[in-house]
Amino acid sequence: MQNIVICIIMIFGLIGCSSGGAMKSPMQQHRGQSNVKDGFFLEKQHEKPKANNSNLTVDKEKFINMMVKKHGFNRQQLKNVLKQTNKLDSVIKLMDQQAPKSTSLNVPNGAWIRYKNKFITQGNLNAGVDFWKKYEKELNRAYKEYGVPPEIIVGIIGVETRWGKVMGKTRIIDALSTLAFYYPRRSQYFTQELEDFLVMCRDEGVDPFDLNGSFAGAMGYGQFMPSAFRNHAVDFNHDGHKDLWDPVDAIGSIANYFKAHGWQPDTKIAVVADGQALELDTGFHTKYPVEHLAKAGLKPKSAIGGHKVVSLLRLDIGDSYQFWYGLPNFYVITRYNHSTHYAMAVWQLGLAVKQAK
Ligand SMILES: [Ca+2]
Repeated sequence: MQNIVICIIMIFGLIGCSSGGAMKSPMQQHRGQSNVKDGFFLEKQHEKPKANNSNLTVDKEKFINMMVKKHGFNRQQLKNVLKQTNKLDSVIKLMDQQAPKSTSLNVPNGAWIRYKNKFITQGNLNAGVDFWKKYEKELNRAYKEYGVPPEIIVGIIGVETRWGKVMGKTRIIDALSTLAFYYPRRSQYFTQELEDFLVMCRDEGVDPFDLNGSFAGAMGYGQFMPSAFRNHAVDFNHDGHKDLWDPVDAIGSIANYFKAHGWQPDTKIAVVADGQALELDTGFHTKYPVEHLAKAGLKPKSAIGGHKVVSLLRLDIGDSYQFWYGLPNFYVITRYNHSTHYAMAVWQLGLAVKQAK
């Protein structure tokens, strides 16, 4: 009898797991009302701060004043909320490790190959194919509406979160308040992000303590920062909510982000070059007339679509460098993350998944 009960439970468990999309996003799980008077929805345990009489810092008081004046937040509620946030030293440590390091070594050592191999693995290709097949309809709809092809959206979500497997476990309000109030180097940026995060929680009726993300406060499948949510998130499944932990909303939001940053539908991204130009500056931000590169000894291996000015990209492939003509769409990918390796990995991973599909 007991075995039969276990079997039934297992069968229902399997049905639950296989019904696709039945898993609720954290926003769906924790959504209350979005019409809380002058403030946001808080679950019972967050309504009042723990016994804590410590005064707020001057920066926090200033932030509260701004939020009350600019967005009509309830002063006392916001005060209570900020008193419950935790300063995370681990976040500050991780942020310090992100500071740019200069690599003066001008000898190829395979940096690009090592970077690429972190993303283009058999396991990732399988997971990417599964994601693409599961959301094929929505990926094609995003392509139609925004002009951004599935491989780019699949590539972004793959590099950012392995298609939703790694979306971050840091409580976002703690990460953002730590960086806004205890990290002077970036406090201006993160104060804005904290502002946008709290407004998002209010508008979406979600308790801000219930959302987790990266140590820098990036959210959901595409790891949008709150300012990207404010400017570019869309309700792509039309359920009345913008939810970055919902894969369909994430797909539409990423496509919208790319369109807003100048994505040109159905044009090339970058073209590999024949030749070497070791004396030239390289990077996605460089700008070279095509004839200048020809004089330096480079030739595109295929047509570059009539572009007169391109960026020059250099990938370290171990025993030599590989040069690329960077076209406007390559630059657009770097608007998601300012790195040549990042943009190339997004594109190459997306293409590899497309080929494996
Ligand atoms: Ca939605």
